[in-house]
Amino acid sequence: MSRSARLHQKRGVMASFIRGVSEVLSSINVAQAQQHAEQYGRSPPSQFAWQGTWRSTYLKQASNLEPRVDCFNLFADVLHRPFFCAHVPLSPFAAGIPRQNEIARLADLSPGAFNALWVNKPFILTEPVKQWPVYSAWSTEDLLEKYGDVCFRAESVDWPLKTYVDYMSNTHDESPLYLFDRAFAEKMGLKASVRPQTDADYWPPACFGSDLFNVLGEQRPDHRWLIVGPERSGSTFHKDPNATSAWNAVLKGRKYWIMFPSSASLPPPPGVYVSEDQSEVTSPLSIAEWLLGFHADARQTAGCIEGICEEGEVLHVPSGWYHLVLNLEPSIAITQNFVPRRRVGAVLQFLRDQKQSISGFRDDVPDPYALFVERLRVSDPELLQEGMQELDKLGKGGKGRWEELRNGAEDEAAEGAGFAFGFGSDDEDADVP
Ligand SMILES: O=C(O)CCC(=O)C(=O)O
Ligand SMILES: [Fe+2]
Repeated sequence: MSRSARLHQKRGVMASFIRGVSEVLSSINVAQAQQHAEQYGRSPPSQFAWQGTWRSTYLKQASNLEPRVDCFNLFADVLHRPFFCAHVPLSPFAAGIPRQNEIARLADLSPGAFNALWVNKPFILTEPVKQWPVYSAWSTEDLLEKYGDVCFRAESVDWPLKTYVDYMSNTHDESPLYLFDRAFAEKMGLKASVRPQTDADYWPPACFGSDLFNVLGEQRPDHRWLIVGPERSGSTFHKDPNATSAWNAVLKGRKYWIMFPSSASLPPPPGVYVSEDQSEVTSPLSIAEWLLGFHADARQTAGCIEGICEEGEVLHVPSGWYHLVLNLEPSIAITQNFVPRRRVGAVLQFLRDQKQSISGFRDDVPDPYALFVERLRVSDPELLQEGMQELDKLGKGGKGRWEELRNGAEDEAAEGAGFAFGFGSDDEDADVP
């Protein structure tokens, strides 16, 4: 996902790059550095081979030549903190989830039940993904064999899968580069169907119903991604783009999720700071940094929902909910963003009132709000009317409804407004969700 809205901090690759570069600059002279910079200015550079650290990779040397520096008596936070964050065990943060925070776990849901009871609540479904052909067919080895030479986007670089797997199998980066590719289905020749079909590779769980952004056809914003990452990789706090909802299906590995509802009357999660117009967000640079500093408080905060999505399970991210995700094992997932019927008002509101935060639309869609309204008018005027009524209601009073949300009142709409990941073009240095 590239983020045209660019609303959260750069992470991962920049931190690694800066650390890599400063290490290297301290050990080779400037002329050499310039030569290397020319050589490595492109993505992927020719003959790129991951050597276990950014320094050894840069110097094209085997990782066993990496000097071991004894830092026993060296005290400096600036050196210690990234090292600590890169190595402190993270799985304990996913343990001991308080009962009241536990995410609901269901075998499956009907579209009627989703619509009536679950549109604004996170949950995990344990059954539907297990029917997908890609669930039984995919492992890192299988993917490597079939797609090893295919390039996928990992934040700011496009690497052949085999290069990324080399990297992810042997990295100690504090925020590992995260493979997050929006064109995976085309690149891998996958067929995604609307409902179970023998020649399809996967399909959205039936309970989510039809996706209202389908009315935008080719002009819909980016909406599906392949996600691959090592243990300790993941996504820092964000809301999904354009007030959409999402599902995230784990095909390999396990993911720890911590989530919070949002509304005009609620503060953002502990450790997350949002500017007045909600277009800027500041939070710790890495997942480890946030966990170390804020997880304990977050757990005690009203509204906190936590859970582990296991292999073969799918998690629902309601629109407007903040979430942070940590891979507890090397993981492969598919995520898809969608607009359920009950969220049409929230999406219209976002597209109308948060124009600076809209993302993922192609440049030839200058006014996504107008386009969405127009397409709904043609395809489903009744729904448009419902959406406009909801828009009106949301405009008048998103405030003071926290109690309803806590109590699970189903007509509460966690507001879609505010910062969200922005998904822009492939040319950009894409952040990950
Ligand atoms: O798998 C992840 O890292 C989470 C991705 C995400 O934020 C999402 O699916 O909305
Ligand atoms: Fe997300």
